[in-house]
Amino acid sequence: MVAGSHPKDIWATATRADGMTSARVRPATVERGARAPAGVPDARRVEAYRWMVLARLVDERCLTLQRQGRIGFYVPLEGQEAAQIGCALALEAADWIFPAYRELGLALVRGVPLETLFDQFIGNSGDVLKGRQMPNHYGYRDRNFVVASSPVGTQITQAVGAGLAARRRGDAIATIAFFGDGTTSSNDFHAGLNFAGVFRAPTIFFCQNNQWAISLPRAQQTHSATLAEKARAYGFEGVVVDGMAIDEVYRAVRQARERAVAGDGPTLIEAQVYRFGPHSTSDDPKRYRPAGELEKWKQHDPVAGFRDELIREGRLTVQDDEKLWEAARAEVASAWKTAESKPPVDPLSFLDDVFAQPTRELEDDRRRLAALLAQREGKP
Ligand SMILES: Cc1ncc(C[n+]2csc(CCOP(=O)(O)OP(=O)(O)O)c2C)c(N)n1
Repeated sequence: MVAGSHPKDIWATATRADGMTSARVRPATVERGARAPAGVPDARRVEAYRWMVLARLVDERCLTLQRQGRIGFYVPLEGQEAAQIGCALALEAADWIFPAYRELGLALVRGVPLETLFDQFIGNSGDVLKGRQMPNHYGYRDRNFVVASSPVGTQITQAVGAGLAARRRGDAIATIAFFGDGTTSSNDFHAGLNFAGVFRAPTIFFCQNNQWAISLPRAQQTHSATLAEKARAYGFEGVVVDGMAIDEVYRAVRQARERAVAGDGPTLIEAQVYRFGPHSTSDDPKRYRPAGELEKWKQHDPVAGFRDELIREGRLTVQDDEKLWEAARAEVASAWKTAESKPPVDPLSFLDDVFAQPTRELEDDRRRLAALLAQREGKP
């Protein structure tokens, strides 16, 4: 649905919000023109489901690992699997991803091995970021996946800049920025979308409206009827999609990508989802969520919904499904076991990569740190 094309419908729903919970705008049929792409292609439907299952199991495992003190921090995506996997499959490998901190589904589809992700969560010797980032703030240059942004919104302006740079180089790619409903109130959201509108950047703004910005509900975030309609003020298209329905997401992203690469400018996509888990492992949603809200949204569980669809389509049987979960569980367990068995990152390595040729001061620091570490370990 083009934002604002059915203002009456939108307002009817928006004013039903009870102040604390935001009503779900009945989404969205994305405009279907002659060249409108279909949903997730037949050949990739079971694969898409497998990624969703894997993401859910990583979430489950990581929440437990954090409670056990084996990793320091984790940001779950449960409830947002269809939005992320549908989006990831609609992109091309050359497109650059500028994530927030919740985009594990994108990293998986981009081909980042689970073990590599776990290495980063631990900060061990296998971590490509050498233990220098906060856990869960991963990035992979070889996958065109920029390091996660913790300050909300900074990735938006970066994605626009990278998009314009790509166009100047003649690369036919899109860049995509991920953020949540809360981030639409940030300065960077305004600066990024305005700039993108003025310069027709080949950038997709993918907002996962999961209804909460930590403890602040969507209804208190903005008086705009939808987040997507904000795009109109910047002179480009905004669409609302049901983020629990993978085909809707796929279609909208595919269309936005085509528009970006054709030089027709940016698109803002608002995928309406719900965060089933806590904001992060530092959060307890029981303190602010109204009773019954989670249960209501769980009736639209994107993983269960897509499984039922695949069974109806005859692509999956109940037995296949059980096997798929079992295999995915084994994959997660095995990747974790290997990652956990690796030695920690070498503390001296944090002085590497400062200058191409280390300065005398750096060498002195290295010697002093090595001596301190040896002392701590009781070596002479
Ligand atoms: C500039 C800045 N302000 C505040 C914070 C603290 N903070 C971390 S996450 C978050 C909420 C973001 O909510 P939203 O954009 O809806 O994304 P979600 O976490 O729900 O995916 C806030 C306020 C921050 N990280 N950066």
